[in-house]
Amino acid sequence: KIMGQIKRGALIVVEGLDRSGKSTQCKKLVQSLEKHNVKAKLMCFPDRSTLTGKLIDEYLKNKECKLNDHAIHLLFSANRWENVDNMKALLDDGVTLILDRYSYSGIAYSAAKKNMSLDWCKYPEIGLPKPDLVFLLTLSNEESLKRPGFGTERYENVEAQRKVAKVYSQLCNENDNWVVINAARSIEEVQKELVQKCIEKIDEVKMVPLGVLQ
Ligand code: Z5A
Ligand code: MG
Repeated sequence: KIMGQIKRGALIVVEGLDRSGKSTQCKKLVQSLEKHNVKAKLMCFPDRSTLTGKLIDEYLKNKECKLNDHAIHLLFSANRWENVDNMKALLDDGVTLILDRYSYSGIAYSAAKKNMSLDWCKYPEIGLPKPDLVFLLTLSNEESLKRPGFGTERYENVEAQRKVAKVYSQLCNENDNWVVINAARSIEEVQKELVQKCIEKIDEVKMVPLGVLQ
């Protein structure tokens, strides 16, 4: 506490294509931060455990599941809105949140589809807590194909991934709190860079009010 005010936690997001190593890095990041005496918690989107999460899980796993592109987009967004109060309470309590995907996945995967406007895709995210830092893990197609787990879920094909990558780079250019991370290195090398940047950011924002997505 400083002058009666608890330092807030930082909101840190890890984004990137399929198999870029987000989940691996996020899990390690929470452990690394705890070793640095930082209170940290992992959150994953989609959160498949909630009501909307169960619908999303079905949509991703079952390609026969026909759901309008706008409708599924709103479900992914609702899945984040369901978590807002919880996120804010934790951040207020001084806990740093490490998010494995967030609004930018929502925007990038939907806007990559035919007849989906980028602006429309951004709209339902307005008002959600704004990340203090976004890591974009980048990996070439060749590198990602070498990694295990080329899944069978929706979007897990080269063409979809290429389009999503384009939207990600557009979002990266529009925002000043994004850092591009070369994910084609060892797990340890990538982790080292992420930890260092997180520690700096946590200190930088601890007394700064949390922003909202515009
Ligand atoms: N989606 C959406 O449309 N709208 C939204 O709002 C949101 C999401 C939030 C499910 O996401 C889908 O939902 C996703 C976007 C869409 N569709 N796609 N594609 P998800 O997060 O549940 O699943 P995913 O991210 O696609 O897959 P992933 O397999 O979890 O990727 P990852 O987390 O980035 O990778 P990983 O699991 O950490 O690593 C993959 C493998 O590589 C694994 O065997 C690791 O051991 C290995 N690995 C990791 N790092 C390295 C390094 N550095 N070297 C070598 N090998 C490594
Ligand atoms: Mg993952």
